Amino acid sequence: MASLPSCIFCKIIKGEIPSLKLFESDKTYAFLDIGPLSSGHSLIIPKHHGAKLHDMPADQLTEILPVAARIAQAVGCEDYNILQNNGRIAHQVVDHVHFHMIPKPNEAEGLGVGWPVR
Ligand code: IU
Repeated sequence: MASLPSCIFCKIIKGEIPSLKLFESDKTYAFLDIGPLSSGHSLIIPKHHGAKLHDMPADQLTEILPVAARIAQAVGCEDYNILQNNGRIAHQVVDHVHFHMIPKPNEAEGLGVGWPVR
């Protein structure tokens, strides 16, 4: 499993930096985003280090969407966005492939978050 010692998400995976873990398997890790855009905003990441989606071996990505869907279901979220940014112009800040699961709360509850994000 490729890991980059200087990568903050690799450090989170190894437990060197704490995170609010939601799921872990041999190739996938999921945790709550430290700067949530809505309640339950989660990040689902491959353990294999790759900066961008095209750097990733396909077999390291197979669990990502099923895990995102399971997390959404677990937090009772019916409406959500899956977002994955590549490159600075596309708003990628952390250079370790990650998928956002961003719940879209009912606007009537006063918790709505606009689109696009950032
Ligand atoms: P982006 O797609 O690279 O723009 O998203 C990076 C996300 O990683 C962003 O939502 C941050 O709040 C989040 N994050 C985090 O959860 N924990 C961290 O230690 C760091 C960033 I650095």
